Amino acid sequence: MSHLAVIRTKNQPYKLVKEINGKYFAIPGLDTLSDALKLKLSELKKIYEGVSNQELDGELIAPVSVDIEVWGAGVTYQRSRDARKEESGIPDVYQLVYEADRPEIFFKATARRTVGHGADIGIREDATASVPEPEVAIVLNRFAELIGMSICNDMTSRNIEGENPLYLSQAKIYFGSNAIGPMIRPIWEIFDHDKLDIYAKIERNGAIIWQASTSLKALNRSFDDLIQYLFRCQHFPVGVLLSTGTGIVPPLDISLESGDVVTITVDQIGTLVNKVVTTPLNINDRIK
Ligand code: DO4
Ligand code: MG
Repeated sequence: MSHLAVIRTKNQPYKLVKEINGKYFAIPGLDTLSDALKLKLSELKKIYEGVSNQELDGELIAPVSVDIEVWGAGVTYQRSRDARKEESGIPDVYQLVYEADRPEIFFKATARRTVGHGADIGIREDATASVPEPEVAIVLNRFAELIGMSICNDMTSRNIEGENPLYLSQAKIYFGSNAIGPMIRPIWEIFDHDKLDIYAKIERNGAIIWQASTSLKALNRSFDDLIQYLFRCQHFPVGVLLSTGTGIVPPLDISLESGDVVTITVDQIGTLVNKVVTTPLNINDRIK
């Protein structure tokens, strides 16, 4: 088993490597994930499989590159549709998009707005209900080919989106709102990649306060359909990551708190763990 991984080294902030049993190896000619996603799938596979034994040291970070974009798909599972109808003052929009040909697709994050496995994720100080969204992220090259899969936690401020769907960007894009990782499993190593099971839990003070599972089999759209819409009238010169939507939503009485730990496991892909911290209103002043 191996993965495409991104590590921070002394000289390179986003170094692409091949991971095998916790060791990182240089991929000749490919410095970053963007380099890899500029290639056709067949070319990438050939280079990846011929990797040298030049071992590298570094800290595992989110599998992104400085210029990559992360997008999200929404209301792609019945559970997401139902939960949103329950929490929203305007429930019809979710039913309509669930049934429409055109999926909901939204811009989620850049590399700077993305954390990896083991890093802190945020909940907005001005949100009263925050939830994780455990999702499979698909990694696409510039030719819209599926080259690998990872895990995304599309964190959401539930009451803000619920108040008005036009607040979606504020509910979903804030400091600490996106986690991806731990790594990317190459598509050619995944068996039945559209049938994987997804499991998530929230722990508080060491006890599980919520857990649930689903499967990609319950996804209401095909990957091909989502990819086709994502690439309509869009150019992704260095590829793109698309989070495919959540099929697991906690009940309305569960909201994340600072100190909680969110764990998401996807079969054959890995386990993404992040601790929750509150993102204060004045985060901008604090990080100056
Ligand atoms: O409609 C808002 C976003 C939906 C979403 O992120 C999801 O279903 O996963
Ligand atoms: Mg989502």
